[in-house]
Amino acid sequence: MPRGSVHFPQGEGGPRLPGGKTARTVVLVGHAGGAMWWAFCDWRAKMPADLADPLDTWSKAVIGPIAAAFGAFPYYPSDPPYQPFQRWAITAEGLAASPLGILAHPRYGLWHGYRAALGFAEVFTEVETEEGKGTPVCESCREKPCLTACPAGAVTVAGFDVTACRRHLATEEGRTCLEEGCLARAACPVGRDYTYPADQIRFHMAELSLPAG
Ligand code: B12
Repeated sequence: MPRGSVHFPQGEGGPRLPGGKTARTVVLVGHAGGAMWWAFCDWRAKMPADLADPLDTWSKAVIGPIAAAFGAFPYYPSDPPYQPFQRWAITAEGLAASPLGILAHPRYGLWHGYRAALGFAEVFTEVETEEGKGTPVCESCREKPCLTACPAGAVTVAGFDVTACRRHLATEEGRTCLEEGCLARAACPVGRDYTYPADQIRFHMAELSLPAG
């Protein structure tokens, strides 16, 4: 789904387009809750079992033609050089980072992400969103259960400790997180209706655990 857009002044701040110009607008494309997962699974079932990076490959198969139809250039979050998706989302949707590093959304909580950004050579104003603007979700959360839920102590007010998380995931005790999902993410009281399906949670956790560090 469209997740808002960011506009850039001529030649300033936008990502580079093929041909050397920089984009004047990027439109973010993302997902929330489990809706994307079922569409992805239908597609995945028809693909070879050993397909590499299946979610990224699916994103490109679905979003690439949409970008082409609009004359836009697609950027993908996992493709280096990494584009600043979260910085763009902060501007587009007015979100702020949670202690987990994931941006907290007032409706979807921590259960949302970004699949692509469409870069336009000219200003494109067809997609705007006001949703979420001006509502810093974590600031108004008094209990902050995410800060005490992580068995590895990897989630703190100072930020998310990736190394501590991955080290824990490699232990016997860490199997619970791998199989049932990140306990800190699950502890967030916002957006519980959008919690990912169990298979989707396991898929993302498996990606997070590699390589062990
Ligand atoms: C590298 C990366 C990671 C690395 C982090 C390594 C590190 N030490 O920073 C690893 C593999 C650990 C990781 C893990 C996860 N990630 Co990640 N990751 C990225 C990626 C591909 C690049 C980040 C980057 O360098 N951007 C470049 C800079 C220039 O962009 P920026 O927006 O200006 O920078 C922001 C981020 O870097 C952020 N940040 C800094 N440190 C960390 C650490 C973590 C864990 C996160 C999430 C963000 C973050 O702060 C900056 C300012 O906002 C982005 C996609 C992207 N292109 O941004 C996804 C991304 C940030 N990840 C995302 C997610 C969802 C996760 C996981 C939850 C995945 C999972 N397993 O379920 C986990 C989080 C772990 C947890 N607490 O549950 C989402 C966040 C969506 C959202 N709602 O905000 C993104 C945007 C990918 C997507 N397709 O949507 N991730």
